[in-house]
Amino acid sequence: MEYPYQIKTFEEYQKNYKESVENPEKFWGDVADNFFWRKKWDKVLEWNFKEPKIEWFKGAKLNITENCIDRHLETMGEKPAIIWEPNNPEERTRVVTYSRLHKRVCQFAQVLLNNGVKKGDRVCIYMGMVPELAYAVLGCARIGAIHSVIFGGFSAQSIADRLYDANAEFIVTCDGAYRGGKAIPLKSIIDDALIGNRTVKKVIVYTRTRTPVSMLKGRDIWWEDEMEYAEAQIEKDNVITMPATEMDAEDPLFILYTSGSTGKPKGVVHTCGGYMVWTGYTFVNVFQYKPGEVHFCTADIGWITGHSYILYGPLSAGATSVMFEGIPTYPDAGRFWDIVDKYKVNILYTAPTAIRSLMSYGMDPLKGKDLSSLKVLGTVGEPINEEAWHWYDENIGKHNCPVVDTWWQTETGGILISNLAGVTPSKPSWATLPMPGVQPVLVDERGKEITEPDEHGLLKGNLCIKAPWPGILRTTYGDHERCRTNYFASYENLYFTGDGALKDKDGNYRITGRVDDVLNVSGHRIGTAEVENAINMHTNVVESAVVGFPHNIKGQGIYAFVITEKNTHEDERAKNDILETVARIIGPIAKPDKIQFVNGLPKTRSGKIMRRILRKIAEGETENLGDTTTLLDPGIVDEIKQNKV
Ligand code: 6R9
Repeated sequence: MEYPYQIKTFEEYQKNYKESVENPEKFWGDVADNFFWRKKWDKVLEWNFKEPKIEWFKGAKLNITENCIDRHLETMGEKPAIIWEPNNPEERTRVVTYSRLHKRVCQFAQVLLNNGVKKGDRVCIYMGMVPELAYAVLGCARIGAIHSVIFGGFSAQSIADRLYDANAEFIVTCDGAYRGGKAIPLKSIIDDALIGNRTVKKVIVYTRTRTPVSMLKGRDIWWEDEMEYAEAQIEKDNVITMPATEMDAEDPLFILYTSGSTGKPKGVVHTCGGYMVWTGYTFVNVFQYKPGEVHFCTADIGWITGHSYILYGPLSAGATSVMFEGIPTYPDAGRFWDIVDKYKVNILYTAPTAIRSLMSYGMDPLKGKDLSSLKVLGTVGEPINEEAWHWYDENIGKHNCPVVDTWWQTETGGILISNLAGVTPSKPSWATLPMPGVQPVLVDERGKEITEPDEHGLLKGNLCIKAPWPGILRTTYGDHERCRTNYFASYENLYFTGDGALKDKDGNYRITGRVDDVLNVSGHRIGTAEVENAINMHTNVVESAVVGFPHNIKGQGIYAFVITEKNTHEDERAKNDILETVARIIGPIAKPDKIQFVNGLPKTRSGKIMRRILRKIAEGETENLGDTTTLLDPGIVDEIKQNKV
């Protein structure tokens, strides 16, 4: 496969960037011509950020699975699409060729049809990292069902909230999932999530761990039985005949829930045409993928990174994508390097939190591992500190592999700011330059563009984007107004990212982190309000305030200040009970690292919690708390300071 839109030189980048901004319709129309459309668009782009209403490739018809699978069959049918590495290295690996992927996706699509799933229906997927998860996701896309993948670390309550919000009628899950030394009982968590649920009609269960599960008559069915039945339906004389459903470019492809600064997680909606073009385009350009190379993205498909850079981006480019079931430290901290060695991985894409964690094991886990196949290293999910960047560059890349620091979000569908490997320059801990089509702007609190550099010659402000790129979110499921207020109402005619950034004189961007009440713990987005709500549900808790603090490995840790009814302050048990409550309400990933019992919280006279002060205390910066005179009870600050944990 060729990628005529792959940028090869810095000059070409500059030329492409200019064209994409001056004439986006021409530029993206040309890029999109390299994908397979049943019918081409009537208009490349129509948009306004007011409502917002964003339409790319209007009137075009396609099915993303024909782009990710069918169009590769003739020339690459026997090439590996997915190489699956199990949690346990002793277990057999699985190589899924494009033709095998085609068959399995069609088979599962037929299973969905057999069970009454129709175009536009929401299918919730709660599975471990097994190839069947890819079949489930792509099977939905093949018939136009909207998938909503939920990460295995979320609790029954979180799943129940998402099922309700998406009004989902179908679930695909596993009996259990292996992760390191643990087996997570996914089906049993689903059963809990379904207590009281009246909308879910069918639960399809794939067998992975052989954990005993309860199977409810009429509702719960086995993946294996269904697949066997569907096989005869889709295959005649060794030919697969399952057609893909024709989708409008702007039909929803999936919903993915993500945390914001207020309330419950929002269902970010991506559509078929624009998302396909954006993930395919950015994959090929940022990582400079060449046909035949092996790409290993270590994310979980429960997050956007897995959607875009394990599945849709690589597969649309006909790439070989490694899918890893386990964790970086099991059975030991050399696991990633074993995988790189075993499959001769060319591109490794991981998160700063994983790099920092592996750094802490020293050089031993790298001994005897041949990493010479590596060509490109990537990071995503949170700001990467310079120390981790250099460790990655030196010990993994041996100074021979460009490191791409890719900044983007669930809402952006794919990478927005990043260097292009070996094509545009890198700068440690800077995401560097915007992708073609991306027009960043830094603004102050009132939305005025920052034009005056600070004392270091840098512009500093809140990061917004001026115009749509094909992969931008279209709405938040079931609540368009929420999409508008969250992303398009802070500043007129701008998409607000929620991140702060610096810009240097060469136009490079450095993302400094969230400026809203969203935490980034090990690259996972968690809203402080969500954690507070969960803590407040615990009996005896009167009120709580949650802030982030710098954490060596996780990037940010969660610090909770909690007021209880009775004086249980010394009680370790109370802390553990609160942790258990949070794990139940949200999931283990949201458990606070530190809990401090307090008698009061610093509040303004109007009753607003002064998080700024709590953040400083949590960061250990107790000397320089700034102005506390507007507080209702300034004395409370001293007390909190003295009892810091
Ligand atoms: C893809 C993904 C989005 C938030 C984003 C920002 C942070 C992501 C980053 C980065 C600095 C990078 N973030 N990549 N910060 N440098 N290269 O992670 O999506 O889970 O929605 O998180 O992650 O704060 O706003 P998501």
